[in-house]
Amino acid sequence: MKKQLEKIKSIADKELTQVKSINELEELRIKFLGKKGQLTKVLRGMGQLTIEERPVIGKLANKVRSEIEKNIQEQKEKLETQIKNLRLSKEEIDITLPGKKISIGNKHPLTLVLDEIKEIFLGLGFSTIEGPEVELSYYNFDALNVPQNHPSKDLQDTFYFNDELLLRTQTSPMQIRAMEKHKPPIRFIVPGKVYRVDEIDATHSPVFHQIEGLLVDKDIAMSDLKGTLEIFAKRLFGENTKTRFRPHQFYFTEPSAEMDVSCFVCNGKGCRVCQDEGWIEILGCGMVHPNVLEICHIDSKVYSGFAFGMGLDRITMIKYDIDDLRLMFENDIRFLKQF
Ligand code: 2NM
Repeated sequence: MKKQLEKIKSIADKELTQVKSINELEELRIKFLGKKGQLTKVLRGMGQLTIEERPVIGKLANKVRSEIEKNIQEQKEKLETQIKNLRLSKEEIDITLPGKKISIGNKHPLTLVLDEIKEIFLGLGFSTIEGPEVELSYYNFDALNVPQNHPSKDLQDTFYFNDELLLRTQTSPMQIRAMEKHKPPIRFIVPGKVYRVDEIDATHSPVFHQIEGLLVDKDIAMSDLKGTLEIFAKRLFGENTKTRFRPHQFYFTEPSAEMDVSCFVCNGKGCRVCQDEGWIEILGCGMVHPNVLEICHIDSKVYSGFAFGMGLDRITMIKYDIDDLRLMFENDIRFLKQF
């Protein structure tokens, strides 16, 4: 029996050196060490041994088993390294090949103009705040001094969720929230999406973008409004830009005005961009109505302020000579790539 075990060991050692794959190695393991393997067969004959022989042979059998196991493991590791080296030697990487081109996107024209406008007002001491697009009717109309029966409150003009909740039609509700929360001096601009019931065409959309500004402090006069907006117009459209204020009417401001800028294309002579007017209307503005200040618990005898609002879409179309509003919402990459 001792001889049989030694023979198994030497055959196993010899066959091991000829093994060429992991599969063959597994076959070999089963052949020698498996349940029906050669070693097991020999051990089955242990019963015929004398009591004295059994532990000796048992010990030897265990030694043979563990040695074969150890050799198989070593051979397995050797084979694995060989296979890996072979694969690596075949694998060639051509580091001279040009890489895959990553196409880098660019900012949407609305974002470009918004960034520019934010930057201008930041330089004038205004911070930017944003607010909810779903608003209370109270903040959108009532707190802004809009009369109870005003047509803009109509279902035909405003998207309502219910009597109290709507999609904001301007960003001014956020300025009411800001005035409720902060004591003057207040200097904010509020950019954002606003919603009005409208048919879509080249100049109308039910969703568009507004930027509104608000300044409240002691001793604020119409001259502060004019000076601030004149600097803004010059920074946005060029230092030669002139401004013109025409009287207008808003409920939340008194007096109110619309501001035109001299056409930055023709310098006021008249051209396609200004439709031969020489002037382009860009915003509405005015001195914050005392009622609005009082609603926000700001003493209108101590404080005054000015506010303004402009359409970002319109200004972007003027600046980049875009003739159809729809292009800004369709996000056709051929359009966007031009900016
Ligand atoms: C405009 C024109 C004029 C405006 C007023 C206010 C507030 F909250 F202070 F009352 N915010 N924005 C305002 C004033 C907006 O948009 C054409």
